[in-house]
Amino acid sequence: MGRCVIELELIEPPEQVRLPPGVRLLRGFSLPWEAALLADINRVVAAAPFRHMITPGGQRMSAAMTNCGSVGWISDRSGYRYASLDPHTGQPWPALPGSFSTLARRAAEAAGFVGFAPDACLINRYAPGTRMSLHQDRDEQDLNAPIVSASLGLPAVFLLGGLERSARPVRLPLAHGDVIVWGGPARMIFHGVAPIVAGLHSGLGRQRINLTLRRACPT
Ligand code: MD3
Ligand code: FE
Repeated sequence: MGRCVIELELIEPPEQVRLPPGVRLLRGFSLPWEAALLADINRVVAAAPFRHMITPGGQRMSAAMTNCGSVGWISDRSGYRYASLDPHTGQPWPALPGSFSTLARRAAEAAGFVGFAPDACLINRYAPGTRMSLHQDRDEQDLNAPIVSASLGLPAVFLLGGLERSARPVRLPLAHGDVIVWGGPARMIFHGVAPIVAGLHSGLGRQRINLTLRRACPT
């Protein structure tokens, strides 16, 4: 009996999602750096703790955030911007760890962007139930540079819209280790994250951490 069972779970389902032009999905790309990334996240968070920023409209953001690099993305009642000091500590953000910049450069290269030199990394932490509503990233100076995002911990479903908010988003499931490079025509697409489903990840526990590596200041 046993030998007649076809182990369906071993068959990779086809990637049924059509990615918009300029989006490159690299499954498992960050796994070789996993230990270094987790150690470096802990170092950054020790110096610049996760916090819930306030939107210009006065809402507490659902994802907890921190940054590293020469500038960090912040939000408060006066708006969204990059700042060289952490408003929580009054100190410069921790330096971009070598593991982050190497991962970003290599992922960008694999997607055809040679010489990507990120100067900022926003680190988002999602507990189960946390979501990020559809938005564009428009606070960076150099819109020719790609953005590299790395997903760690609990799985997520990315919502990929179009260049206009009204486009119906495509759902893209992402797992621990997956990396996406967003550049060229995809740089200004609306995107978000569906509410994280409760679960337990072996390395990260009950959370998802996303790194977004960006070029915020002109090269
Ligand atoms: C597509 N974060 O921090 S990363 C964000 O999973 C953000 O934490 C999400 O959106 C997260 O702004 C998604 C993927 C991402 C980041 C930047 C993009 C997708 C993007 C910029 C342009 C297009
Ligand atoms: Fe974004």
